[in-house]
Amino acid sequence: MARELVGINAHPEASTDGYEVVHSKSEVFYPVYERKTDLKHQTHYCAGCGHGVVHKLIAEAIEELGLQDRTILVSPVGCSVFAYYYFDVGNVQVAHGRAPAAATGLHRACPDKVVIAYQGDGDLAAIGTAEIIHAANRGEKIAVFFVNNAIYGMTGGQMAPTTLVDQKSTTSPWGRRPVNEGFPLHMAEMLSSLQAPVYIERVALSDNKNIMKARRAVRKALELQRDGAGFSFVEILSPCPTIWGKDPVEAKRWVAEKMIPNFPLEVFRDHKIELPTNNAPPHKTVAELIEGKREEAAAPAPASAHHYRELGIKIAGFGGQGVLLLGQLLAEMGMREGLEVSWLPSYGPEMRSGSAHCQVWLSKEKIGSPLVSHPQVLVAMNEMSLRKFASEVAPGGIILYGRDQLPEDFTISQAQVVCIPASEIADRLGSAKVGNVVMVGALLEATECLHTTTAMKVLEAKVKNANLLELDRQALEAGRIYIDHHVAVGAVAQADGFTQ
Ligand SMILES: Cc1ncc(C[n+]2csc(CCOP(=O)(O)OP(=O)(O)O)c2C)c(N)n1
Repeated sequence: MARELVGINAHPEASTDGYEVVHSKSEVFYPVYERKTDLKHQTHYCAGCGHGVVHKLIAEAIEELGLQDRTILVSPVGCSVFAYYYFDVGNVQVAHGRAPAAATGLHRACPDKVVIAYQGDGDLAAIGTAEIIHAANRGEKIAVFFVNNAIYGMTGGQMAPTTLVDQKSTTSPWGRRPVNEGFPLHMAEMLSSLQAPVYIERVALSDNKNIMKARRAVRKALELQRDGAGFSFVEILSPCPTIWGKDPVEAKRWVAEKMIPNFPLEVFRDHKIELPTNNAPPHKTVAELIEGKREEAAAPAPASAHHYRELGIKIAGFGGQGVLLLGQLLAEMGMREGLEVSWLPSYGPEMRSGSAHCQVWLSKEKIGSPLVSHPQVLVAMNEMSLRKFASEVAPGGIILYGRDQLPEDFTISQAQVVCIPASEIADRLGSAKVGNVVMVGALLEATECLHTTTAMKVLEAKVKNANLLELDRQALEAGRIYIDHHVAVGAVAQADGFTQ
């Protein structure tokens, strides 16, 4: 008996006209979709939702092209967010609209991977407009699947940039009026005005014929990624029956009758472009860059250094005090000494004189999260930071306070506090700017966490002006000597919070 396989992992179901029809789902999907007990019988998607169909098309294409182990799928916010419950590939979930930016980083760091950004219209064409335009303009080697259902589905039907003229939504209850809300955005057309993209097509899930065309477009976009061809973009006009207030059949008809006339189905771009490469820097992966820095430095770690398994450091002060740079210096030093490092900045919109802080991990093992909730070392460059972060310091930790004395009413029991008049020392050296480098010197001497010669190597690589570099060298030394004279050597480094 002839046997027609519909999908893989087939389970025979019925026999018609000598053919055994077998239904199954792609192996690229997880065998079980995790859901709460009372929802186990259904997926996240409503009946007739286009996301389910697009998932199927993408999964089948990944499977047919043999890309499962090479694929990273980036799902942002919106109904797209659920994708990682379904696709058994590498999954990264990102903030609203940021998928093209995250996908850019992923592909640049892992150029052998096939990276997909899977986005809705609110996500891609509203909050994420900048990301998609610039990723397309740079010709990032990613595939973007843009599920355009002309509405914000997940949040209950607000107007999206692609909402049609006269279409009602909760935020355009009289229908979209161009005079007030502007015209719908045509993303495929907009992106096809750029030079770099290699493939842009708009397809629709209005009927089986168009779904087959969508299937081919999805496959083509992934083939181009497999071959490293460049930026590909498939816009998929997609039904959202629940929010449109239609049943699944009517919703498909609405795609055909209302959406397609407004968003014509077309291949807007299909050609390989040659980007000029004469001015391109030599390509290095992130791993190669880090390795290069380690080799370049080759600073031997002192015997006493790295007496910790991991060291969490928080540095806080005003913008303009060099707080973020101080953290970068430490992270770069750690990297040069062969440690795993992370640096996470946080600053207000003011940049200068607003509060700023950063969190640094130096670790012998891989770092799970860049957040440092209970630092062993707090560098507080001003009183506000001292008061704000002192209670977070781990028991046995140390606070390096960048003033000559503590505020009178300030007490702390779990950590040791060392006052360093950083700005006075910096002023005496001739520039208030190097107060942060004084604190680096103090920190290295007090904790013995990294080597001073490595600090100089990092500064030499960063500071090109010879006078400034000399000033930095003196500041580093001054911070070191201050601690040497005021605190018993090694007393801090041997405190409870530091040892392995
Ligand atoms: C930064 C941020 N802003 C707003 C939201 C609220 N929000 C969640 S989903 C969504 C709209 C998603 O619409 P769309 O991208 O069209 O996807 P759909 O759900 O229709 O597939 C919004 C505004 C959020 N989660 N995060």
